[in-house]
Amino acid sequence: MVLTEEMRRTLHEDGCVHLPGLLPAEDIVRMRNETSRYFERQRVYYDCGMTQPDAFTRVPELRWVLNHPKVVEAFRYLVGGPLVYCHHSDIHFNKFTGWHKDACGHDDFAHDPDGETYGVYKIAFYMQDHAPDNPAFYIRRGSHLIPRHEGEIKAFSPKVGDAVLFDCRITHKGEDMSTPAKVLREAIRSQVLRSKVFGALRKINGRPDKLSMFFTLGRPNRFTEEHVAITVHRQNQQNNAGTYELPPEIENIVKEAGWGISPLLPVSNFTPRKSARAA
Ligand SMILES: O=C(O)CCC(=O)C(=O)O
Repeated sequence: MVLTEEMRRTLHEDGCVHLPGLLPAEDIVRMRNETSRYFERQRVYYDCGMTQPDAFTRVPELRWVLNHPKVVEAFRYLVGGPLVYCHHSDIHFNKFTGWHKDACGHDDFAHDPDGETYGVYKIAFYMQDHAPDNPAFYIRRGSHLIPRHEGEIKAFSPKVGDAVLFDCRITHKGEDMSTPAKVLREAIRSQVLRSKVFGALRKINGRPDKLSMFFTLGRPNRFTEEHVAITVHRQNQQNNAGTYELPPEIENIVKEAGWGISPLLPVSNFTPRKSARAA
């Protein structure tokens, strides 16, 4: 695929851009096989499906994505450099996600006197074809520039090999739940049972499985450092892990790709954040 000036403009104006055919389909088939195999051996039930936060640490078979030449080229062209690895990567299986912003720092919409601003970007790969009547992902256009959940809704229906790149401040969601489904979710206390019930309903309704992968890179600045502190803290909680350490193999891959590594600072270094979750 050819990256264009129009794509760069869309990323910065809308806050999100669809990159059709960024990767060869075979690469996504490989990604889907590795992800499925992982979830077969690790049933990490979460949000009515399964999620593995910090996936690159826990699933070494997926690390190749980090320095895939097309991924490197897309970040370089569309975001620019230098960029740092933000210690965040997720894989999802049939997970539901309502409207939210990934960035919940205390100051994400500020402009520093030297012109520096927030600059953390997430790339998403959906590992199956999505038809226009079955979007994978939605945004509210332009909402990366405001601390509110406002803006025209835009849906994305990527095909195998496409990527979606977005500013982490944007209001976005994946597959949302109907109101009756939300009631059912609240009635079931256990994550395991929730995922089993919602998985069974999905099969009954003939809905195909939805697998996806995400990771983030950011500009080396104070905004990214806060984003990383909050994200790593959340990942540790999700993974029931006391601490996080970057595996040396990932560090090498990140360096090969030409990225730096964001420092790991405690959340307590930053002013307490306001929640940016949608109601
Ligand atoms: O469920 C999805 O596909 C969206 C995931 C998402 O919102 C995120 O990773 O921040």
